[in-house]
Amino acid sequence: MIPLQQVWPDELARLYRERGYWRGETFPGFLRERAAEHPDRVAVTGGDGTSWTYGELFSKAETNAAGFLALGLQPGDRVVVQLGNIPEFLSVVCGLFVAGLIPVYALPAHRLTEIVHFAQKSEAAAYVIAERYDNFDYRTLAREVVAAVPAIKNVIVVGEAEEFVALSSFKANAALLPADPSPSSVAFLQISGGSTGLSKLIPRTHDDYIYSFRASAEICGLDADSVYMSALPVAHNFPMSSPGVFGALYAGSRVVMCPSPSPETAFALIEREKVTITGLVPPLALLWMQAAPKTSYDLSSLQILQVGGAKFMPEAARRVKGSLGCTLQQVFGMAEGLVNYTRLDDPYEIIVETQGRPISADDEVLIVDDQGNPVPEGEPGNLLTRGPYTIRGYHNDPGANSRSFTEDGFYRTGDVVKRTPEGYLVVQGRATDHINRAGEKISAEEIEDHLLAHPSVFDAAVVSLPDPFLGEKSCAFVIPQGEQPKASELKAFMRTRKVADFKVPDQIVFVSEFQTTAVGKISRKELRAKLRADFLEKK
Ligand code: J2J
Repeated sequence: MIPLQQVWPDELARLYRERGYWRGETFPGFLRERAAEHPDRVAVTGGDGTSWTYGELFSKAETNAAGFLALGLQPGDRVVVQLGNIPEFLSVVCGLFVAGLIPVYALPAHRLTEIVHFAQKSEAAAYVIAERYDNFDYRTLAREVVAAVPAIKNVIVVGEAEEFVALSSFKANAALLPADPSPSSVAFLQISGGSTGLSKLIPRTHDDYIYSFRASAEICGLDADSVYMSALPVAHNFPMSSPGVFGALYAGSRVVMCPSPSPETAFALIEREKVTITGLVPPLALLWMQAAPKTSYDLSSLQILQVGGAKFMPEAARRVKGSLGCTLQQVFGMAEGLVNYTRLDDPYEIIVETQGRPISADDEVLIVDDQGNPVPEGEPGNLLTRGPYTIRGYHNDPGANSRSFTEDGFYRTGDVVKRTPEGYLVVQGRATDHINRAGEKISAEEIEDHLLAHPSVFDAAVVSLPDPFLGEKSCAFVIPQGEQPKASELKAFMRTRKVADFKVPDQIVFVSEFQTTAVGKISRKELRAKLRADFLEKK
């Protein structure tokens, strides 16, 4: 098994400890502490009203830890977790932490292709699902996963397990529980947005991740009276850690798991649970702002609406206060590390016009041209970063590591930003070819590969097009071979490839050729840019 690691140079690790960022905390350690400090305070509430106290959450985590280990899993083994916004998400992943097992976070939208990739790349030994979520039966998917990846020896199911193992069958057994893991060890693998090809795996350590959500909770002013609602799928880094469910648990707040971000479901929960803070991607923020003036639900408890994952346009940002009556916080982050926030007491213009500034004084931010030279202050350039919670490399991916990191360990974010005189970042665009579809990052290359597998596709290039609601939508330019297929046929074909539904192209445009000869040999990236520009010009 390829060992998991995340290595900062000694002198930086020393500095991050000296400055108090890395405090030697671990997930099991802080969860145990909270359970001892306020055992009877509610930690998490589900959409159906199920509530567990901090004491109950930790005791469920310990039971689950023993259950996983009793199946024969060994500390260090990887476990793919595909659960939606239900309280069991927390009892399962906290159980894995207590057992020293390593969760690999998949989204509920992922299907066979993605799960097999995560399982193989992480060398996973088990897979945790819910019986159903969003009208999909995950046991059907699990059967295909097990057939494709024999190393997955156990499937654990929240709900009716059929031939698999029911989470509810796990029994407490303190004798099985190992000592807490080392704070500098990798706690879990997060999934990257995947700008080239399939998603990469992001190893995050206890030390670095706990720092990021502890500091985030402080920036967002979370305390025992706060109620944080996860409206986005909780496996995303944003609702998990910015400050997310873990920042909320760290601060002793209450977490609400919202099963759908639709205004109907979310507004009802905000009223019922007196939610004080939640985070959304821009398209959902637009929906909520549209629905709020007409709703009969009482949203007055909501103090902070965070918006991030994709650019929130200033005109939309200016409407938040009037329609939802709360403070806006812009969040520009990435699962690889660096997170920027507008601060709650920032001047209004900074809150609506910028994507915030880094969490840490020791987040190093470089803005450089394509040759790697710093651009003049205030000019747009490529954002490079390193710091106390930004990874130094992906798991098991030397190719991606040489592309995505500089020799001195800066992560190439792929984002084009400029910096204001006050040190705030404004996202201008990006240098990489992915589609940011309502916050879900889709790799152009990955979709092109799927389309090329169709017998009537000679070539395909996938680009992003502006969309008033989604921000960006995906458009595939396809050169047919033989008889031209229907667009609907290609979309249906994409679904047979067993990928997340958000990867099916929103639009398909058939062309007879890519006019590459006129410009000589051009790169894939230039081709995509040209197709996009020509198409938008013709419209
Ligand atoms: C423009 N682009 C943004 C923003 C992210 C907090 C918040 C978001 C994420 C996230 C996260 C943006 N304006 N406000 O992990 O902890 C785009 C950038 C970035 C990429 C990262 C968090 N906020 N983006 O979105 O790993 O292109 O993380 O590099 O999914 O989203 O995507 P992801």
